Amino acid sequence: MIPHGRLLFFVVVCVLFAATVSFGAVTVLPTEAKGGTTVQFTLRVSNESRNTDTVALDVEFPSSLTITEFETTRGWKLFLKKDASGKIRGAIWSGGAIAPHAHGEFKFLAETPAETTELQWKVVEIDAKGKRKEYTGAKGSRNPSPVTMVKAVKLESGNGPWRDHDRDGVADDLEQELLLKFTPIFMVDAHDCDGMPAEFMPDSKEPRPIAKNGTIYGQVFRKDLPTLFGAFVEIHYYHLWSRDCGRAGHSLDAEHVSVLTWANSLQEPASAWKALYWYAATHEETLCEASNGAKASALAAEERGATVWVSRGKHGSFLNESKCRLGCGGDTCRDMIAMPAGKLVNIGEADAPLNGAVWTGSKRWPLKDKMHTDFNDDVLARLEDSGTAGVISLNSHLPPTKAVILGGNSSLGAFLIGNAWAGRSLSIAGSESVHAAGRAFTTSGKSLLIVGRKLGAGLGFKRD
Ligand SMILES: [Ca+2]
Ligand SMILES: [Ca+2]
Repeated sequence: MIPHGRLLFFVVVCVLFAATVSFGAVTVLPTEAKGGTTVQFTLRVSNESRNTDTVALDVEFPSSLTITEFETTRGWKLFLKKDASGKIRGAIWSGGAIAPHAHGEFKFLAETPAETTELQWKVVEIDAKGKRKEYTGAKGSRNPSPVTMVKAVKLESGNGPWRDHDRDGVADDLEQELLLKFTPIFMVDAHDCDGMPAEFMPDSKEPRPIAKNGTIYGQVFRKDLPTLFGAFVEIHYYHLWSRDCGRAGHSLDAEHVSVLTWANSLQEPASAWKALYWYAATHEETLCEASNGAKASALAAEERGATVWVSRGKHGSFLNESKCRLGCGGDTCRDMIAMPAGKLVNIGEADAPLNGAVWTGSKRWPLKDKMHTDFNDDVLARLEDSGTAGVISLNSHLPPTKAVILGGNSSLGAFLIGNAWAGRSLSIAGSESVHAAGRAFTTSGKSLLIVGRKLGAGLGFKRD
């Protein structure tokens, strides 16, 4: 039997030994992470050599991991190794130096796999003499790979601080807090023929309005911008109406505005998130599109919701009251009042609805099409270039063969307008009511191209 004092000594030695083994020259932190989340990993390299600098690192990432971005490491160049699909499989840092007895840290963000698994990092350290030290071995070998344990998050429990019922990698609590923080002020027409945005019956596959009470539906999801530092979350606010009662009206009217927000990481609390850009959709993908956007700073809406004007009857969204006339003249904002705050309901994602919002997938309205990002590279570039111009027009570029028409009924002629805001020529089909659209256009001072009925025949028709 080992005497008590000696036993303690033995335990201490074992612990110290274990510590030196698990914290060798190359480590990756954290050693434990949640499944299905974005985690900042730190590769820490200690140069254990007495007299030679470490000058390069060659890393192979665990294949179940999705690397999203790297923090710039001063003095080091980063080369990415990608597979045929463009997925980042490894990285080489070179051009810098870690002196003997010093250490260097290399940080990057990655999405962990959802299931419980062990991540093995294969790291090769290369010194100034070209000597390679490989940390690629199995557990228990002389130079084992650093390992991170990933533990699946139990979604069923619904308790605890981290839930992600709509499976988008954003904590649902954070989604709700961000929705609240950036809720816009909606200005609606006091005499709108449909009253206020509607609340819809939960768990119904078809959209069934049950009250016109100003309910706003929200959607919060990650936006991947791999070349930029930090985490981006896009938030959509849907004002859903039981009908469009403007020109060329129809039942059910799905409209929205959105905001792109930023923080250092997805783990930051709602208070740390800042709005970058706002987008307001108006008659999207029709020839009368008047979608508009602005830098959040230009609207003084970086820390809170922007003010949004909703046109009478047609319910197009505008970030500036004076723009509320651009949708082929079909939009007006006259007797505007701030809509009282109603319910704010998170609809989750298209493939994982929350709060019974299964009606998002109904073919009776184009809501599902609006549940994707509004901030493609082109839109981001135009918003970034807008400087202090305030609200700018953001129509999508319509390929001529896909040109679509607002209205799609007998008043068609008045609405056949081309994608003028994208700087293209404007096309108006011949019709007795063409002058109505022509007026709206000539005031914007661009060239006008009137084409014959041939164009009308070649166009597709789609309701806004
Ligand atoms: Ca979520
Ligand atoms: Ca979501």
